[in-house]
Amino acid sequence: MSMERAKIICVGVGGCGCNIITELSRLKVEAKTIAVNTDFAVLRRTSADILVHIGAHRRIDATRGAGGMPTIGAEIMEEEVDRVIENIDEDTDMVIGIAGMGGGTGTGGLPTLFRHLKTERPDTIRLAIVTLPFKAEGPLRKRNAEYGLRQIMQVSDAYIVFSNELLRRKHRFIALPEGFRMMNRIIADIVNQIVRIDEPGLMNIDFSDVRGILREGGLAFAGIGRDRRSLRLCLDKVFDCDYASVDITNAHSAVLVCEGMATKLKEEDITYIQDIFSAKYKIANIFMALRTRPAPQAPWLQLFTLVVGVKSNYIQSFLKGVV
Ligand SMILES: Nc1nc2c(ncn2[C@@H]2O[C@H](COP(=O)(O)OP(=O)(O)OP(=O)(O)O)[C@@H](O)[C@H]2O)c(=O)[nH]1
Ligand SMILES: [Mg+2]
Repeated sequence: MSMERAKIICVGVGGCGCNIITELSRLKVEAKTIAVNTDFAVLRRTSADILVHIGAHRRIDATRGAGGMPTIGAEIMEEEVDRVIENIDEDTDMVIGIAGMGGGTGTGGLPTLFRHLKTERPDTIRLAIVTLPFKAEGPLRKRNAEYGLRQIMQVSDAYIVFSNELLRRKHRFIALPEGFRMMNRIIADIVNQIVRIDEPGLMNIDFSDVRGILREGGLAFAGIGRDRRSLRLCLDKVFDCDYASVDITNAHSAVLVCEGMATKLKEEDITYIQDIFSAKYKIANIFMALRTRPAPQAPWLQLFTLVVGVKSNYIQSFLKGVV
């Protein structure tokens, strides 16, 4: 018996988007990957199914990107958006658009791409995954990011935000590149779980449910918790993936995917987790999936959560320019 799985395409725009797409390729994500950039040098070392170089016809900065200007990034995408969209099959169920907010190409380009998808692929869900800059990157990048995030909020069905700055505060490391790499791994791990969301198992989630949740879902949170001992301990770790200081109380809906060897998927733990999301967090719509894995394949138990319609004071403050 073959199950019809959702068709999901991951599109990375700009330097950050391309880096995360490369990370996804390393994880062998089961989705078509498309990398789009104005910067040819960055694009050519990106590992993706499809590379689209945009802005080549502009002589100035032809290989160096949109020079940190979102308006230029938006213009270039506007001019060449067809070259991206022609790679997005008409029957695509969801596009996951990935970009770092703060520069030119991704900040201006991803919202422009999504705006076109909204009219040209109206049935396709648009999920944006964006980063916010480190404070140390300075006020211009921050303002660009505010502008970009506002656009993303308008043209996405749902969006997940990862603040590089909040990662730095949590881990207190020094080097910027190390922070980028760490964040890219976290994001790729999460995108991979989103792509796997309707994978068959003991109990499946239908993509039509996911579609219903994400459609005009707004701010979302996705987290992964892994532990060798129990699912309950996985739950404690899920919020380690929170880089937007979200509050999931009264969120619109949640998807919970429990995975591990059959003997360790304890019913009381599953019920406990469900109760936390319904009673503590007061989330009315909960969708559960259970997947078993043979022991050698999965020494870890894993809980993946996707919560849609969440709040974040941090993002509110960021948009007001106060953090
Ligand atoms: N997590 C993470 N963030 C990144 C990475 N690269 C850049 N960023 C962030 O994303 C923002 C935008 O940077 P880029 O993606 O390089 O910019 P771009 O879209 O290529 O724009 P231009 O180069 O100006 O055309 C930066 O301000 C950083 O905060 C990355 O590899 N990982
Ligand atoms: Mg760039």
